[in-house]
Amino acid sequence: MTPASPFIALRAIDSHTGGEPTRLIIDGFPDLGRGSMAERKALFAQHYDDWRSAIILEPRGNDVLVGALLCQPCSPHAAAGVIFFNNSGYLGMCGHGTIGLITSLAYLGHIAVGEHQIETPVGTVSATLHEDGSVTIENVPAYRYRQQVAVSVEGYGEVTGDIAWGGNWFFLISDHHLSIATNNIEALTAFSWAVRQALENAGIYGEDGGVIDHIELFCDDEQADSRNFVLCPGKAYDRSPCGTGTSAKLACLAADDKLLPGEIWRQASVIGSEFSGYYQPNVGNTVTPFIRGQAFVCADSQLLLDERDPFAWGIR
Ligand code: PYC
Repeated sequence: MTPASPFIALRAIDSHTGGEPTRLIIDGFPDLGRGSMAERKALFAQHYDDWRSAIILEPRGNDVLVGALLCQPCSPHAAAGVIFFNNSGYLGMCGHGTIGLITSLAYLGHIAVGEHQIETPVGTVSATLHEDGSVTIENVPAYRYRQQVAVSVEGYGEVTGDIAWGGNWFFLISDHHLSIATNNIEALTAFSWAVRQALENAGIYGEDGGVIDHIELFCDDEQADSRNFVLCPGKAYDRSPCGTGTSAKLACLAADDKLLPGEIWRQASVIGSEFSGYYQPNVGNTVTPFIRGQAFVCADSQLLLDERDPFAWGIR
């Protein structure tokens, strides 16, 4: 009799979108049933959170990585369902991750050039794979919830920013004195983290009571319309310009009458990668953001979880 294998195996397709990595799990994950992506996300978080840490955390992953679990969609018209997760928990939607997902599905031969519906925990988004390999996502509706909210930040004084939804909650700050450059990551991280904590301490949340767990700083850029630094919930910064963060920015620009519907906004990240975006106005105070970027597949591998390994489920 052959002994049972000590390994659990997961097939993972790794990609990066403007430098920000996405690890798409396409096989080997426990069945989460046939509920909506929001319901499956809740099941994932409740019963399988150790799988999140095994996939994302060291020694198999790292803090920058965003995980994407490929799911059978509910609708026969959708190409896929997806649940995004990271080093600290779960994301409602992820722009760079959706661009990575589409690129990985094309690499696998599951989809062709054209428009595809993707179900996420915060709604269905549409993504178009272009002939040149770039991807445009039509995100969930974005809106500015509150304008110029002041918060007192320990060690920094009063900081003012807008609160906006782009699929996650963002606090957007243009008025700061930090250089947005790769040689200033530590200072940017310390400031953004302090802002995030100050918002929670002051009881400032998103409209639905959600934690404002993405902090986004802006400055002028020589090539693009703006450069940003986005601090993600687990304290890692986004190497890409952040799809949901750019969506939140478009909502604020629209609310301020600073960008016309259909007008292109070029958003650079702190490492110089770029997304382009525009919006369509909706009835009410929301806009539909369209974000275009490009991802590249960088690994097609098997993650092995060895039951004899004390760190099989990640260094937590
Ligand atoms: O691109 O939306 C995004 C995103 C969220 C967190 C990291 N990237």
